[in-house]
Amino acid sequence: MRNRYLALALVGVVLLTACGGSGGDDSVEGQNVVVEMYDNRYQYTEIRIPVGGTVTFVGAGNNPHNAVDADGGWSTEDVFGSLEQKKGDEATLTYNTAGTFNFYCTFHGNPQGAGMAGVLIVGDG
Ligand SMILES: [Cu+2]
Repeated sequence: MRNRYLALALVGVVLLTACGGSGGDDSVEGQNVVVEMYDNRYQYTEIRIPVGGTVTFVGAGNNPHNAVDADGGWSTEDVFGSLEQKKGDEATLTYNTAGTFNFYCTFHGNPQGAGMAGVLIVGDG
């Protein structure tokens, strides 16, 4: 029985390693990306979009969440009108300038990247 559990654990490691080549489960790339905000983490912590692309942050937890640029350039509050997005609340932001933006949730993370935080890379970054 013990060996069987060990075998299952090894299969899990192999599957996780196989996913690593494409950047892992926590990264996403696209023109219009949807990111769910769970309790208390983002669905993706690395987001890549082209210049002119959009990111839709969606509340998907029991706690309220938001996404705020660590440098203060943008926030889900800009379009949603509140920092408290509850389950199902959506905020779509359009990014027309290339850049690399560290973002975080004001309730569960901080601008230094601890806790609920991620990075958005627009265009060449
Ligand atoms: Cu949060």
